[in-house]
Amino acid sequence: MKEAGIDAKILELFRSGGGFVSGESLSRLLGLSRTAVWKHVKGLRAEGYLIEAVPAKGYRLVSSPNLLTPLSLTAGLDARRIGATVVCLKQTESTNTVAFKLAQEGAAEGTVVIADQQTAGKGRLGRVWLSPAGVNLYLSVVLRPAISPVAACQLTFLSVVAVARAIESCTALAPQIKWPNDILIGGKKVAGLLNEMNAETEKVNFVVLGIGVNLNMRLAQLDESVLRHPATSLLEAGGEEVDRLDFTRTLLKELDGLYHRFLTEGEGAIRAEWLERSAMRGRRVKVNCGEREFTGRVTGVDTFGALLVELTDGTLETVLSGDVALI
Ligand code: BT5
Repeated sequence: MKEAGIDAKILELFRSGGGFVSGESLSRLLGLSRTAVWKHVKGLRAEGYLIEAVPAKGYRLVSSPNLLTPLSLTAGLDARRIGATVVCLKQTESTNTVAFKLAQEGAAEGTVVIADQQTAGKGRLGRVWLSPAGVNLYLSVVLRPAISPVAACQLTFLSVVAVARAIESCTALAPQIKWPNDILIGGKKVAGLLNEMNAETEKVNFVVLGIGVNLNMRLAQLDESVLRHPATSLLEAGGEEVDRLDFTRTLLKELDGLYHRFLTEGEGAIRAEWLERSAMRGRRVKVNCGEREFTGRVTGVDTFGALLVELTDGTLETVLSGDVALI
């Protein structure tokens, strides 16, 4: 086992044991000497874990640091794929750019890149994603699904649903999905997603899922002149700070579970959940496709993520990309 793997295992044993875990059982379960176990405990303390050591009783985890570190994010997560490797950066241009580069260099499926701050966070179509330091979540995941490039847009369903579920599980707020990739609370944007792909004609080499969630940001931290629509954060909307570590772990778990489901069962169930949570289902909308604008009623999304809009004369439009606003 690698050194970091041992630390993660120790934290997992502490968490599952609840109370004290004896040095003897730790060394037996890890196959290490008591001295080696002690060295690891010292190392974890240096990283901010508060670990009590009582003679004849053993060790007890009192508290964990609230920092986004590979160890704090992955200990006890039981990731099947997503989160097997986590890279945490203090500051970077864009986690998507870093993850894309890592993927080109051969990074394994499930590699996650997280940054405390982005200096050139990317939105869709060359737009910016404002990414102030220390308050939000900026995360990218490398996936290597054996699917065709046209099917890759189905992965958007997955990240949108995962973010909505994580918001519900960590707050009392009710997130709503806005096609194609926004998550809103009370009509204001709280999260955005940007998937980027590297593919050949028939096959996807890799996809980078980029996820930005406004957690504890105050609106004053955003340059409002950049915003095309009203924005919010979980703190602004719910009035309470969100535990960043807890939120990120929850999100990674949801992503991992949904991606497993996507690979084993296909996108059907995830798309159905997407639709159920959609703010647009059955609503009248105005669609702007760049060259053309029209209004109609949303009837659903197709298997490739295109929005289905019924015009007043009954014709069905399939919207692959564009901006859609509720009327
Ligand atoms: C998106 O684009 O919503 C995709 C955002 C993806 C961000 C993540 S963060 C991790 C990863 N690394 C990256 O570099 N990107 C991804 P779009 O639908 O085009 O929305 C962009 C628009 O949202 C901007 O033009 C602004 O109007 C608005 N906006 C920018 N920053 C925002 C923020 N922090 N909160 C809410 N709205 C914002």
